Amino acid sequence: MKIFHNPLHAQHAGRQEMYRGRLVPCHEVPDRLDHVLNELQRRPMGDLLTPNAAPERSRLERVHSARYLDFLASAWDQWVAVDPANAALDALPSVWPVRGFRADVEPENFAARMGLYSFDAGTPLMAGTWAAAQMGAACALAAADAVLAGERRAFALTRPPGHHAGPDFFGGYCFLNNAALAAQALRDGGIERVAVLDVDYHHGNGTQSIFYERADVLTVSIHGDPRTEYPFFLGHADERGADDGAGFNLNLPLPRGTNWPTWRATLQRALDAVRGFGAQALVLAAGLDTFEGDPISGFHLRSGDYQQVGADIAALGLPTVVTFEGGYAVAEVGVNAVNLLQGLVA
Ligand code: Q9C
Ligand code: ZN
Repeated sequence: MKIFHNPLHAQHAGRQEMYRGRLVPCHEVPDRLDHVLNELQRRPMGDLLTPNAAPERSRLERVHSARYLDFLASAWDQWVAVDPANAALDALPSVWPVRGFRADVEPENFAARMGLYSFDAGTPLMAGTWAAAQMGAACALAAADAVLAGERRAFALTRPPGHHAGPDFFGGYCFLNNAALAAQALRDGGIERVAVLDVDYHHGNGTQSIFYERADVLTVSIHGDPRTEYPFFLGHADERGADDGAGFNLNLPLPRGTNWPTWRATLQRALDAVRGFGAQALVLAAGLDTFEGDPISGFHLRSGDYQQVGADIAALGLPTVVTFEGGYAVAEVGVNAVNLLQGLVA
């Protein structure tokens, strides 16, 4: 398979995130991707490629709003303009417009703009964030283009991850929604029904929001129950889609502590939904934070299980774009990711 990895990913390297009320070292670190690349050296899965340029802005605008993209492109310079000493710090949001507040008037104040375009304080933004996120989007788009050109599978190996990013907001370590960009690229390339299957531990709220009113992209997510698990405010089973999209979103929340047999049975429900939809291509949002050793998650999958996850998904027989999402057991994430790929191609 073609594997597009992000040569600029390490330009996004956060110092601290707000986690359970305290600033702690970031979980989403450059080492994660380097471990996957190292494992791919040991167990090659195909051609390792890098995109040669950032994507055309018009392709990003298929999924994200123009004013959000303008904000991301200029956020770092604005942060430093507030105070030159900020150049030594990451930018984190601290104030948000909740129910009843105005989101239509863009504030001039930088902290207020950060809050308007985000939903948590766990996602630091720094000098290289925009370059890294754009090149990551280029990986996802290149993977989709490869599948449109006839490849059975392609992998976008990139960070920062994407599935929490919505049409006009960042959060959950995500800025541009790579899986949604790939799904939209498959649609724009002429594939009529595309399914996104999100197996990250956390609900794929951004992807759900992007496609919630649409019947041409089915979104399915298996995740920790939002009553106790991040992102908390979306991901319940009764969210089935709206308007034209009614019936085209499926959430399969599971309790913290869920083990492999239950998780796998739930995967079968997800795959049945993808089959029932008549999907002609699949985007797999591949979070590896369902691993038993993950420091911020609560499922109990083991390394060997990921091969079976891949094989079960491959049984759909669909052309597939895989995007790299979460997975914070850094030393094991390479083995787990490549196990998943091995199962997919077996
Ligand atoms: N302040 C992904 O796996 N943790 N994102 C809580 C809240 C956020 C996980 C931070 C977890 C985000 C792509
Ligand atoms: Zn996650």
